[in-house]
Amino acid sequence: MYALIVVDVQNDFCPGGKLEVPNGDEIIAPINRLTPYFEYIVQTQDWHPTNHSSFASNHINRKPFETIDVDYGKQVLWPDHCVQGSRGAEFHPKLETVHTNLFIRKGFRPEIDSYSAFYENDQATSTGLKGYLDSLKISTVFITGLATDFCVKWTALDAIKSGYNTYLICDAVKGIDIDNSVQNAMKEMYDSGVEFILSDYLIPLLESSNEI
Ligand code: VGL
Ligand code: ZN
Repeated sequence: MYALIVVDVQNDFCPGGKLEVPNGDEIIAPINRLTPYFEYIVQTQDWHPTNHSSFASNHINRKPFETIDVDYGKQVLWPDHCVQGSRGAEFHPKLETVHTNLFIRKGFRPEIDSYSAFYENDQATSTGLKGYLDSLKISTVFITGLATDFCVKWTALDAIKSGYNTYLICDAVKGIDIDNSVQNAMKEMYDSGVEFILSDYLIPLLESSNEI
């Protein structure tokens, strides 16, 4: 069994949003083309309280995109984004969500950020996704969404660590790109065993799904 994971396609990560990914909305069409072929689709939603520790505004003398040391390692500070209940936290209106089976909210604990769909940034607190996938006997995951260099990367690395065959659908992800972080993320994913695929190649395989 296989599942599609759609990471954080929310207004705040799209053009005009609080933490916009350049051309982030360009991945919506490829994702919408893929969703009809999947029986299992999981969508994540970054979902922060206003006092979240990843917001630069909650630290004295700190600016967005600076890095600080916290209990669980390094943490990039962000502009306030995806605040619970705000329009920016909603999924992009053009994203097709009809086929989604499971929505996972993450980053709701004030003291800890959560990039990955599997584990929060302490690499220990589970979101429950592994239990869901395992109970459905899903062994392969296809990853799409925003942002390649943060939430997508950590989701892909955790998927590999959790033992799934992991594919990144390259035309269905986009990055923020701070100091070459997209290229570094692609290398890290590649070195960890993530496979790269394009949706034009994948769709015919899904149509004759015995090959997956
Ligand atoms: C993300 C930074 C902060 C992401 C979420 O979805 O990649 N990046 N929160
Ligand atoms: Zn966030």
